[in-house]
Amino acid sequence: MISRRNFIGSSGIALVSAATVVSGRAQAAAIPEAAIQDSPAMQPPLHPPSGPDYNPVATLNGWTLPWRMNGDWKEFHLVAEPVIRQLAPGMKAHLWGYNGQSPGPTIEAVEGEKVRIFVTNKLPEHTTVHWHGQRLPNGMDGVGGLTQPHIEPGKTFVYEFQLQRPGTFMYHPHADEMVQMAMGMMGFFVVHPRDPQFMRVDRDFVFLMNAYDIDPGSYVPKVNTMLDFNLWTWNSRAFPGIDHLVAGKGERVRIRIGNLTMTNHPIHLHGHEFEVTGTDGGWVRPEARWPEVTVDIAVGQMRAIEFVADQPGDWAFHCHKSHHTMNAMGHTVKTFIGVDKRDLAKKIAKIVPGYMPMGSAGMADMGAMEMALPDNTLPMMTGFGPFGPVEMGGMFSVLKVREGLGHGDYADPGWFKHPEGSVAYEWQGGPVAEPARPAAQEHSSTTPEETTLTVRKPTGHSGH
Ligand SMILES: [Cu+2]
Repeated sequence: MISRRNFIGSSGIALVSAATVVSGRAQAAAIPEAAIQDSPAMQPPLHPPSGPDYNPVATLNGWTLPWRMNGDWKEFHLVAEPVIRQLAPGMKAHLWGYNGQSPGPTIEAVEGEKVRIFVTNKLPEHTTVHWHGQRLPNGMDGVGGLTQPHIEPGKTFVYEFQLQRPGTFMYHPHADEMVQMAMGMMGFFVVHPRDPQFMRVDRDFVFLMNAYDIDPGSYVPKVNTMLDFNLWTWNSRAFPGIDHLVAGKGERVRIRIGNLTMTNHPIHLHGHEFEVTGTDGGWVRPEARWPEVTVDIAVGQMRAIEFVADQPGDWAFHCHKSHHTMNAMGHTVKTFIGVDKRDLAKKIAKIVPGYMPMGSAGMADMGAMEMALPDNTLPMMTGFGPFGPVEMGGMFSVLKVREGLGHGDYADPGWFKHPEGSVAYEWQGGPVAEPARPAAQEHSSTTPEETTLTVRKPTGHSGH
């Protein structure tokens, strides 16, 4: 629920219209009350109640920051503060974010508009906000120490600039950046074109990629981790907590993806080809585009992809680094594929009652297993589809293309109903003959005389 309080209250508007905005400096008394969001569910796209028209974006598991007009300035209020974010059902993280959530709300405005963004710091340390990709006066760029003094705890700073070009931007601190971004401080800033027909799409999804290193059973990310993260998230959500992307058959769909993790992510869409139509530097000219089904998004980059959703179905949409479609796991777990552990398991069970051998035939069993986990921990592989366990985690979602969806209908349509005869099926035509193979080679088989067993106490994870 959005708590607008006096945000668009009549008294507030009267107060504001009385203020003269000549110098561009806002009156302290005229700060708009900050809207706060306490739900991790996707809020309906926010159609502009005033100003020029545009097709609003849909923020996965997120929301758009309400604003008010003050003369010809569009005013927003961001509050940097500690938040509790549900990463997926079963796990909450203690993060830093904006206005009740991490990531912060999406800011939307229109090319040519003047924006005034109040930033209140309710963190225990100083911060700033950098407007990644925006052309603006140097002193509005938000680099602490370089272009402005830091915003100390309890203080509010004002950023004012005119939006020079349409496109997709990000915002994040440029102060104690490693800590503040590892804690989840980031958000999207979408500038719509002045002409609503320019690059028009039917659905326009946005999300940021972020990553956390949170030990199983704990709540606060380890902020010094450089690469070994164990939770790979979209808008601070992990599969199966990430919203599905719903589209009507034949609709033109744009997905804008920003990467504020510490590594690149090759994002892969099933069942469709797409083109990269935009980067954080602007729109890509049509003659400069080429077809893709995977786009690698480097650190600090944004890629907007577009396609016509013409194939009904439930299409996987995910990072192609297979470790990024898993939740917390231990890399110290040994590989046991091909190892017969039946004897070993008996020996271990004498020392460790309830010991369960794992991994001799792969790890797929874990996708369906109900294992005891520490509190506040997501299973490594989880999620169920209509045919069984999906065995995923992290950066994985589903593009659901359906016929006959109403414009702007983002409600989950349920699982796809496959047309008769269009699902892979089991061969029922009798025994399958062994394929003819080249003459078998001698295997040098060694059987160890005895098994030495060392039991170690589990030690956290070593990450990805
Ligand atoms: Cu990835």
